[in-house]
Amino acid sequence: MLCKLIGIPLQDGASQLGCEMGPSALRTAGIAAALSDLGHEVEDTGNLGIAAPDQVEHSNPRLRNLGSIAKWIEVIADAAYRESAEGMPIFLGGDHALSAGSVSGLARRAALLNRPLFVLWLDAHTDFHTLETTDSGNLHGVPVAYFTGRAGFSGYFPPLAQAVDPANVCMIGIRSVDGAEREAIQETEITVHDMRAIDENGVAVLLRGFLARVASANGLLHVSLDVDFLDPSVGPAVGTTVPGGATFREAHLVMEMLHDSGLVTSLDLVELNPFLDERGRTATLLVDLTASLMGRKVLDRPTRRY
Ligand code: B3U
Ligand code: MN
Ligand code: MN
Repeated sequence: MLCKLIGIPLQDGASQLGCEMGPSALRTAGIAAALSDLGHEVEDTGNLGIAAPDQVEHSNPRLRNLGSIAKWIEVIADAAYRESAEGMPIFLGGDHALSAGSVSGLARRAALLNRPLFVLWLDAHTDFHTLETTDSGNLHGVPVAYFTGRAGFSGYFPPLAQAVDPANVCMIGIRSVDGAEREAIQETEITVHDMRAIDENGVAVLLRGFLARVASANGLLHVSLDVDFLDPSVGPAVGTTVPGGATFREAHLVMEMLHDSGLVTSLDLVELNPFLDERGRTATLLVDLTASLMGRKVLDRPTRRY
């Protein structure tokens, strides 16, 4: 597999500074070597960037960095569309606003291939705010609403070439949902597996059901991994820690099952804030999780078909 590393030093969508160092930390933790050790070809395309953003006004006075995020989305979507023609894009974030760009660019690619795009959203949060409903004003809280075509972005974010069907989005790890998101997401067909669902069923059962749907639809599968999916005890380097997250073992199991499925076509690694890390352990865990997703395993076992 040709892996295309795309660095996105974006932090304007988050409340705390530091995510702009994420791509550097992931490189320092050895992401390229981890992939090439598994036999993959790796091309590091460097970091994306934007020109100076315009000041954009909006009726929600809390919104932060709207002009900047709109520019980033355009640049990221173009790169996602372009790089996905040649290999598997791995987006090295950067805060989660980047997924508004990565997913919208990949949806455009999927439409060209005449295949549906599925999204696995591994996160403590649903990130389903619109520009109107966000209280914090932090735009890492809106990407899912944007790429599923929720109203309220036109004139501010770039027009979508292709929206993702909400029925093709599955969230796992959810444990922090704002009131406005809760009502809105329950009206959609998005599958939301909160931590209670993991505790009651086990993460493998939940994931298997989704993978079977992706396989039967011959879909492309994008995985968006927010550091706060993980429990803060194993992934402390994130500005929005929420207790009660996925364990080290659950996270690796998800990645190993994703690998065995053979369905994953792109990946976001987001919200890593190296300023908050402890001797690089979160960056190292993200690299190890990526390695599990790309084929590192303890023992060989028969591959499961979905
Ligand atoms: N829903 C809250 C918290 C949040 C969402 N995404 C992150 N934090 N990382 C908000 O600010 O929109
Ligand atoms: Mn997120
Ligand atoms: Mn989150």
